[in-house]
Amino acid sequence: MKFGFFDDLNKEYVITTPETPYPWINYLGSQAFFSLISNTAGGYSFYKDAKLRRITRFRYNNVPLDLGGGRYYYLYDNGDFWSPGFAPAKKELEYYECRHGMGYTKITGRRNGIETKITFFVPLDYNGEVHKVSIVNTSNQVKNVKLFSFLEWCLWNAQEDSTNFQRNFSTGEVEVKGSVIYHKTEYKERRDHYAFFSVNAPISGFDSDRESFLGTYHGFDNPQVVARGESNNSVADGWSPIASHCVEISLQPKESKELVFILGYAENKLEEKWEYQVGEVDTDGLLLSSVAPNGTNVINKKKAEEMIAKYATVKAVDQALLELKDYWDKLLSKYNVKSHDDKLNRMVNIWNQYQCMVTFNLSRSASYFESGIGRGMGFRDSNQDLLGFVHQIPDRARERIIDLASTQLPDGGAYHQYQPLTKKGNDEIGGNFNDDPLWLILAVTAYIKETGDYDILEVNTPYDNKLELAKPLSDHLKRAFNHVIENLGPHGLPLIGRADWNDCLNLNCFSMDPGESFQTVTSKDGKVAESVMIAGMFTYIGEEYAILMDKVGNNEESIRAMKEVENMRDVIMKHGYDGSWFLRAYDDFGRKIGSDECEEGKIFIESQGFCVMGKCGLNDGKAQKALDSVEKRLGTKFGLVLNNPAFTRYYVEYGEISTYPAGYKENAGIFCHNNAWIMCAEAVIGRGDKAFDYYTKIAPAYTEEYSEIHRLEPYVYAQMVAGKDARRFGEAKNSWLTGTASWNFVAISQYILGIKPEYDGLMIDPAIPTDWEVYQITREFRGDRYDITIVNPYHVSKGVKKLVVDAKEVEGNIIPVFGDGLEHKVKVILG
Ligand code: BGC
Ligand code: IFM
Repeated sequence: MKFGFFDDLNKEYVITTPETPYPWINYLGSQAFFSLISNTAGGYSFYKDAKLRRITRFRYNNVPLDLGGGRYYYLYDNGDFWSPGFAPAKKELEYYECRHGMGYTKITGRRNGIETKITFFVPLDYNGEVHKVSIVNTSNQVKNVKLFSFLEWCLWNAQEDSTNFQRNFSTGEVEVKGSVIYHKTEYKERRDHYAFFSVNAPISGFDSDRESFLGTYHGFDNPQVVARGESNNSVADGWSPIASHCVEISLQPKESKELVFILGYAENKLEEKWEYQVGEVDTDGLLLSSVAPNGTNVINKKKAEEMIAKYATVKAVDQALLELKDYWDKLLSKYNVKSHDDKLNRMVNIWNQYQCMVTFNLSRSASYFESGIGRGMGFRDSNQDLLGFVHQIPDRARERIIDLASTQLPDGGAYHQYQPLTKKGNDEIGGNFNDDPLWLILAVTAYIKETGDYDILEVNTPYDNKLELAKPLSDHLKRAFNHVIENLGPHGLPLIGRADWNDCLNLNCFSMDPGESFQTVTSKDGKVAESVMIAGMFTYIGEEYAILMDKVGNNEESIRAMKEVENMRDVIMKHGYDGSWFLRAYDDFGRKIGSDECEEGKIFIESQGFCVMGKCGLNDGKAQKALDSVEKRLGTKFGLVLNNPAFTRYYVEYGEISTYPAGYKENAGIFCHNNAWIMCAEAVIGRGDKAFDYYTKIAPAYTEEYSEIHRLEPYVYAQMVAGKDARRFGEAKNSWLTGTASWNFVAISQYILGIKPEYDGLMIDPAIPTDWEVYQITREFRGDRYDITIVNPYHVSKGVKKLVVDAKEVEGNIIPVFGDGLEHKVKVILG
């Protein structure tokens, strides 16, 4: 069952009922000010850091789920009231539609002959959310309505805001000036920022105190002010500050009016400064926010006034919307496919790339499954995300790489996470996830292949954020590579450390969460558990390192690295393969994990994907056999489960993985992230039919058909879908912020459709279903545009028979870099 449809022309998903199986959200913002917005306008905003600069309040896991807060509007018409976005008033609407587009959301609701359409977006280079509200009188009578706005302020630090009530209830401060409601509560010693909510029309009333607006025993669905049709003009003093305007609107039949509301964030000064005097002036000559002698907080409103003036007219707002559209059109035009399959086209051209940009911006911080107060930026996560957006914003990818590498530790390992505001490694979690360093190599090689910018290797980059430890980025890669071979276990396989990619496979019995160490039952104090997955990653990514070293003329290093890689392949085939697939690991007692000998968890997906991508077992059929085992043991109609059989009891020596009920998350859930590795592996061995079949099982445009089972947004990937052992098989969780986005983009764009950036050009190496006849790709690469037509007259999966570039046949399968900024016509014949 579907709850909407794709509008590909406008790059929108159109939701036709407010009662979706779960709130279906979108993201606004692309630089510093970000918002989450659901199909009923629920969600919240923050500036840069979802934990420390939360602007509006949201109650996670609220009842009902999506009434935790939002930017809400209410229409009052002659004793009746409703919300044009359905929530929070939840009065029946004659018409409802929500269009989630690229960086904006448009919600339309009609009742009593009043149609309200609200466009929510964050303009480029702007620290605020703009709401363009259009109200049309579709009836034949004159209408005198009142529009009430509503949002609730968060007291900046989202964690404190939801816990420290003994303080919070006495700190709230607001100020109302004309049609602008300012939120100026201070967060402890910080006094340099404030927020505001404005409307570009005179107001007939306002409220800034939550209880006065709602009534002590009423919720957002039935605010007493709205029910009565009259603001209280309340000024908050402590408790819970909010912002609500009341605008009176008179409409002739068919007449329409437009208003602009702005939720903005302003800082009085740019630099961090913790102590200053009342009335001190910053370098721009602006008065700093400060505590006046009478104890009230004086803010400098100049910045807010400038921001409000910028979008005072609908014309300016429409122009900003066009600019936003143009921004996204440009980002999304770097890779485009035209094929017989609309679902494929919309995933590749629109939604998958959009999701990759969202994961770039948000990492794993704030979604309807991530509370924004937990994780900062993940070293592993962010490096992988980069694979999905590097072609769209190479400059920011470069910056991200340096930020990430600056948190690397001198021994080549890495802090597992860092906080985006400070960019400092998180000591509480520390390092010691032994897959982490390899992802840096993968990100850097992907970046250089995309851009040709070898200079990045020379950038003097700190270790552990300490400038005195800085070394060229190339040194970071070397130490990352060495970190693996300097930490080998009894079989010569890499030590797993606290965990590898699978956070929950805690073979040394440490939990992921600080302070929650699992009971230790290791034989050797948690020292010798080994990971075949890291070994597989090493053969794949280590070879990438060796090739890079060769490219930069460091032959000695390249030869050394290649030797290590070859050696690891031998070790894998000797100790990491048994029966019909690759093992997953050895535990601290030296016992196999992911072997037929195991009672449960006989086979795991991760090592099959990486060992095959790393060319292990390609020559003796073992790779193929392993992938056949994947299909047989892990395959389901909704995708591949992570392991099988699922763990049905707790194994203290395996850690968190076995604490999950069978079929969920890392315990035999369908992890969409590593489904992509199997697509890549199938492509490596040339089985395009299987690769694409796996793709269609999890790509949202294909799962849209059964949205009532899947439940989450049909336009973006979720991290996990409940596996075959789960009671709710097929139900998804954790949408949006997941490495699934980037890896599925890599799988489809590079491995299946087969356009791979290489150091010396664009490699054409598809692995497609044999029944495909033809498809076209346009790819922007290093300033040129390639218009590539791939035909498949012999119905093969793989193999380039002929490559013609600008009417000239080219040897091999690499389109050279022209660097002339022109468009080049490419014809590829498979066979
Ligand atoms: C989850 C993992 C997650 C980890 C860190 C675990 O509970 O299952 O998917 O990566 O926590 O947040
Ligand atoms: O690899 C991790 C990732 O870093 C966070 N989400 C879950 C994955 C698997 O445990």
